Amino acid sequence: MRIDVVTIFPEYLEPLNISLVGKARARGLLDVRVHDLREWTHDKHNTIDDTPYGGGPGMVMKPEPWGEALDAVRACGEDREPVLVIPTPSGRPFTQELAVELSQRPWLVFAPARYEGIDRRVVDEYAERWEVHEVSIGDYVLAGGEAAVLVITEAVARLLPGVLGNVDSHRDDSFAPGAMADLLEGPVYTKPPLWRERAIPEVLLSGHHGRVARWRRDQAFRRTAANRPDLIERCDPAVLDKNDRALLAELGWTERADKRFGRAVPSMEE
Ligand code: 6GU
Repeated sequence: MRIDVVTIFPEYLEPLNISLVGKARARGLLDVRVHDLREWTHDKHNTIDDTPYGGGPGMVMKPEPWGEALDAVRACGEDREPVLVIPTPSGRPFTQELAVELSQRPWLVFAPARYEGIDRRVVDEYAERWEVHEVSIGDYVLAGGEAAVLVITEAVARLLPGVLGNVDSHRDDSFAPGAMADLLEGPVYTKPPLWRERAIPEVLLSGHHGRVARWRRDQAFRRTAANRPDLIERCDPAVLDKNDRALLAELGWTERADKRFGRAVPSMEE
């Protein structure tokens, strides 16, 4: 896979040289190129922003440097069009599903914005020729999209063939499409068996694969119910077995008439 990043802070992308992404690059599985947007400015001050039409606070990134930068990136490239990824808090939520989709594309170009965003005409222009995704990494506001580029690149890179040692490594990921009923992963343990007088749950030492699998699934349900009740609410009851139903009932969920699990609401009479 090839990834180009156009940014006014190339140093911000330094972490792409280390860890999983750095190793994938060293092994030739990932070709990452970081470009300084200011290379495509022509005035003395390398201006990349200006005041917003219609007034209001903040600055807007000018369209000309972005247009020249994206054309230059496209020109030094392949015989195919890239996918343009624009990190922005007003984008659609970045999910594991989108990570899987992007990991199947041969070429991603990231255009992280600073300030109040990029002049809208840039998106409109490239959306006519390229697949474009405006993506948000969560419900909070960052100073710029560079940190989101790091997040998205890492989520995508670990899905590339050969990047993780074991092909099964992401089968049970929390949020993996079709993972155990979209549950969060439960707790994990390693040696030593006793640490600060804390033992390992006995079942994990039992060698009984069926009991271990059951325990892990229960733990996943407990953690999901506590941290992400929304995932329980929208789970398909068809994927639940008798044990799951009993556990959810114990945790205060009830099987509703519409055949989904919703939280038990105390009735007015009680
Ligand atoms: Cl992608 N960019 C910025 N600036 N803030 C964000 C974000 C992106 N996702 C969540 N907040």
